[in-house]
Amino acid sequence: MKAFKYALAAGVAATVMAAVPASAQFTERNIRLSNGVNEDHPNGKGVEKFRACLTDKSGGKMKVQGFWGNALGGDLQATQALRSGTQEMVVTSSSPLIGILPDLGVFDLPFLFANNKEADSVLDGEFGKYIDGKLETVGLVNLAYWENGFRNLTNSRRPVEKWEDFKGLKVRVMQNNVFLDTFKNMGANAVPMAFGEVFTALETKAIDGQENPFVTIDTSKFYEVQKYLSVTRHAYTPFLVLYSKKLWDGLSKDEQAALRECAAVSRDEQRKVSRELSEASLTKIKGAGIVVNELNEQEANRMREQAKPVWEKHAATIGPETVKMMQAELDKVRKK
Ligand code: TK8
Repeated sequence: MKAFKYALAAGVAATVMAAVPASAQFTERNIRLSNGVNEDHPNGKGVEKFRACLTDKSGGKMKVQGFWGNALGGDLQATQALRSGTQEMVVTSSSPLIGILPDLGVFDLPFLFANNKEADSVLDGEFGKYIDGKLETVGLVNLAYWENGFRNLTNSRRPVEKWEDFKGLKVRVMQNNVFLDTFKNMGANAVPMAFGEVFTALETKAIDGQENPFVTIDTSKFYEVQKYLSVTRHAYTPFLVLYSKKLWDGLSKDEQAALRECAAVSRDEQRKVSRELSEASLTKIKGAGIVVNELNEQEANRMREQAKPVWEKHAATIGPETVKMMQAELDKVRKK
């Protein structure tokens, strides 16, 4: 029986190896990939696909070790570890990284994308590549844009149906000035905070609310400590799938190609799961007793108007050229 098992294992190994060309250069590697979200978030499925794809392409040499729920530190801390070459990968929101690359602030501009199609076209097209180029200059190789999703407001005080309802609400925002000003502009008391601290801050009522996509409100269990959800869709901030440039430069061409291909394959999977789970998450949140309200057309427009000065104020810091380019890309997508 034992011999049979060995023979079987060897057979499987031989099949896997056969798919990899003999000339290909792969070294045994352990790739540590960290996430702020939990494993049942769509990123879990994305990482699973990424891992399977890399196993296949490298004949099992490149291994991916996933870390969840900020186990290797928050978004910013993990990204700095990549820059210094002590960690391979992180899936992080772009928003907390504007201190490293101000241009990323373009994704934080309120009401930038209207729907998934606009986001996908801009991120997977020329504009996404332009940002990738800038990320390389600060020590980060972006392999793909995954979906975080359209962000919505939750709080424990009252339904938010118009921008005036924000008044006095203590809302956690990401560590990002565009978000800080967007929420201040609505009249909220905006508190910048790392993601890992949000649940406890909500639970202890140190803050009243926070804003994130449905899938995060679900998988990070914010619905347990919140009462109201307003479908504001005020921002779509992407996830960056980053590799340490320092470590990247030590990889073979084959390894680099495998990483890029697998990041693209898993991006499609991650987005698909994200969009499917989004609906399921909303149903679950409602079922847990959260009061959900949509914004009517008129109030949504008023909120958009209210957010406009934030664009004007931040264009200079983000970089006028970057903002202009984004607008041109969006015009192209909208004409299609
Ligand atoms: C996870 C974060 C998070 C983000 C936030 O690491 O901080 O609110 O949306 O999901 O990147």
